[in-house]
Formats: sequence, structure tokens, C-alpha cells
Amino acid sequence: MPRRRWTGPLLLALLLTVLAPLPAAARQPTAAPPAPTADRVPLPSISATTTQVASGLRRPTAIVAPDDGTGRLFITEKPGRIRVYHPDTGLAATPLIDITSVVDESSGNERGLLGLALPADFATSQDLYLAYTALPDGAVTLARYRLDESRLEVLLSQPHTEFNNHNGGQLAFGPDGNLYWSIGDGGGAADPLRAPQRLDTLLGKILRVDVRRACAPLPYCVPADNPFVNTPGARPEIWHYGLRNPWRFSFDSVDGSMWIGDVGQGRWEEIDHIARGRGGLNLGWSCYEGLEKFADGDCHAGETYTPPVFTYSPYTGGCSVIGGHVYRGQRNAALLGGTYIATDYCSSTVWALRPDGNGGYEQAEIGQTPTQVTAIGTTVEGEFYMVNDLPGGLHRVSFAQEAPTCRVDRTVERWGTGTKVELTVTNTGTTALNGWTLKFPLALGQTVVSDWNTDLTQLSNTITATNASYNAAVAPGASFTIGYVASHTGDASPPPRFTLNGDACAIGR
Ligand SMILES: [Ca+2]
Repeated sequence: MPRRRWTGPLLLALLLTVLAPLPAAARQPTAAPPAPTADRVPLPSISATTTQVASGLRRPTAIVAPDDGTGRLFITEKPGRIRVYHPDTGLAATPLIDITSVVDESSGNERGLLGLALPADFATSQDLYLAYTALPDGAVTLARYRLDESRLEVLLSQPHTEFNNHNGGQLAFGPDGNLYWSIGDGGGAADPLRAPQRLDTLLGKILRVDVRRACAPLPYCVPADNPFVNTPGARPEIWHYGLRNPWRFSFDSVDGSMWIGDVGQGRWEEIDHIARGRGGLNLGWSCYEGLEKFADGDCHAGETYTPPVFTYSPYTGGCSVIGGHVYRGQRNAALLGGTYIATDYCSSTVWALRPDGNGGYEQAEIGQTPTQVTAIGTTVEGEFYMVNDLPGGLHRVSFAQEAPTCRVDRTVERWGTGTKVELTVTNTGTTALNGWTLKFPLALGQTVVSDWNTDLTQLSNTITATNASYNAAVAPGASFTIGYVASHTGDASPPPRFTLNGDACAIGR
């Protein structure tokens, strides 16, 4: 990766070649109004940490808690097993179920047993719902497993033969009692199948079916108010379309809204937030990747695209968003009740995200997970666990309030066709600094062309700024100001987050 370094004077000429800005996509709120924000703990002062509680899982993909009074967690493993964990006895050696004989795991990294959902009556019905890629051809499959009879019934299957990636695989019961299932776009890169924008295929969709009943010849029913039941040629199971690889989604247990982590191509990872009961949305792919038009994407005149509420660039270390859950537990209710938590498979950044009360969303980076987290799950009480892929661990997640020890106030000016940014960094901690490193990401397409009061390095889209000799010492309460000019290809937004000597800073408003 190119590594660039500037310590010289302003390079005006470089600014003249910058392209005109792209129009920013409007962020239409698609979810219910949030609770008042006045007494909330600021997101940057929340910290997330994890404690490993079990090991030896084989490529775990999902965590689900049965509401049957047993205190157990069920954990899916890609080869086709469900393992059982209990905080008192650990991970049981014997799996709850084993369907490895029907699961196609070996033909692709993203294939296997991917999702699990339990119906509200699990304690009595003993039914589990599974999403997996099936032998012999990798078809993405929804099945019911009757635990008391050890019997597997396939309910719905979508061929997925061309490519082995982007199988989706999340299953969750919604607040309406229907079962929702995500399926990826059929794989490959850059939407070669042109499936997500078509309504005659289940690829690139989130489906909604009623598995409590059967509507012969189907072993399930299509809810009468699904959005496309009366659209000629459309698959009636479709709830949302225009998705790429919605690996994990969840429902807020209080307001019933849906949060989707849709894995991006190469430029934007995204999170979508949709109000309870709102279906039929076009979430953009492959006309859009995140908020940005996708080059050679599948766009159609007259379509309304629903933009994500949060995006981040994998250029700053991420690769695949791992959608999580809205925290609704009791233990940390005052700290982060109503806050959505997600992470990234590669960067392991913990994101906290919530509506800001003004139609937008506030976000902060509140910690690091262990490497390769694939899923976040909750106990019946709403407390969080995570599993990670090849390490095969189960981790309990804890949250705490930790006042930031730094604050960054940003000023941004247009400068030619570029952006001039000044950052005033205040030591809000109790310890004097003697030397500092400020790290922050730039929006995709931004390139620093000059800097002052610092020694600044750009590596891909991550900036590392270190002190000059004259501003190395920063007493508690004192500040220093640095600045830079960046060229950009459209996104002129300032850096969204900072760490000072490794600690996350608050952002001044
Ligand atoms: Ca999208």
C-alpha cells in the first residue's frame, strides 16, 4: 500500500486537479423517532470489553438464547452442528444437533450452517429454524428441525450455484411472529447476476414468511401483507430487496425496528435501520454501495433507494460489517439502553450507533473485539456475547463508562477545491502528555497534500500525526492545534473519530 509523508509547505497546484464534489445522498430517517437524548451518556464515553468464556468452537456463526428458563446459549458451527453453552458448566462436548450430512461447508469459505432462530414457543414446540447451504450444490436453504423427533424438514430453497460467496444466512423472528431470512446477491464481485434489483429471485433479499402455518403446497405461508404479493412475476416472500450480503440483521426488542449489516464491495460497509412493519424497501445494491453510486451498478429509473444510516470505509482497516443488536438488557440500561452495537470482521472495531433525536444518527468507536468476530448474540435478558471464526471462541461483552481523556474540536473550510481542516486537541485527562500520536481515518478519496504543527503520515486512508518538538508537552486542560489540507474526490467530510495515544477522544460540537 502506498505510504505518503508530508512535512513541507502547501502544495497549491495539487488542489487544482480535484474533481467536483458528488451530491451527498439524503439521509432519510426510515425508523421510528428515538427516545429523548438529553440525559443519555455520550457515546464516546462508553467502552466495550470482552472476556473469553469458551474455546474450541469450529467456525461459529450465530448465537441464540432459548427462552426456556435454562440459561443456555445455542451456537451454530459452520460444518452443521449446534453447540450448547451454559455459564455454569461451559461448552458441552455433545452437540445439540448435528446436520453435517446435509450441509455443504467445504465448497466455500462463506458456506455452511449460517443461521438459527427459535420461535416464541420453543420451550414447548422444540422447533429450531436453520439457514444453511445444502449439499450437493450449495443451495441456500431454510429448514425446520424438530428436536423431539430429530427430524429436519426443508421449507424453502434458493439455488446458489454460480459463486460460493454471499449466502446471507441470518434468521430472526420479527415482532410480528413472522420469520425473516437474509440471502446474499448470489456472489462473485460487482453483482454479476444482477439479482438484487430483480423481484423474480430470492437472491439479494430479506424474506418474510409465516412458518407457524402451512399454505399447501407450501410448507409455510406468505403473509398477506407482504409488499410484493400482488406484483406480477415477483416472489411473494420478498420483504426488502437491493441487498448485497446481509450477513447479520436483528430486531430491536423494544421498538421492533430492523437493523441490517450489509457487507459492501470494496468502498463502503453499511448499516440500515428500518421502522417496524415497513417492508418493500429497495436498499440500493448494486445501484448504490453505501451512499455512493456504484460504478456500472444496476440502476433503474423511477426506483426509490433507501440509504443506510451509517457507513464506513474498509480503507481504514475493516472488511466486512458484522451487524449486532440494540442493547435492551438491564445491567447497562442507563449506559447504553437503545444503542445498537456492531463490529467488523477485520478491524474488530466496536461501533455504537443510535438515533440522535433530530433525524440523524450519532456513532462512536467504543472498543475492540477479539479478532474475526462473526456474530453478536444476546441472552434472554439481553446481555451480549460474541463468537469469533477461526479462533473459535465465545466471549462475554461488558460495557463501562469511561470519560474520554481527550477532546478534538474540528474546523473545516473549503480551500480551493479541497478542504482545510484544523484540529484542536485538548487533554481532558489528569495525566500530562510528553509526546503524542493522534490517529484518525479520512473519508475515501481524500488525500492530504500539506500539514502544519505535526509530522503527518497517510497510509491508505489512515492518518498518523505525531507531535513536533515544540508541542510535545500537553498538561491536563491544555490544548494543541494541528491542521492539514486534503484534496478529495467528492466526500469533503472531516474525520469522524480520533485516538490520542491509543485512547478514543470525544468530538467537540
Ligand atoms: Ca444499501
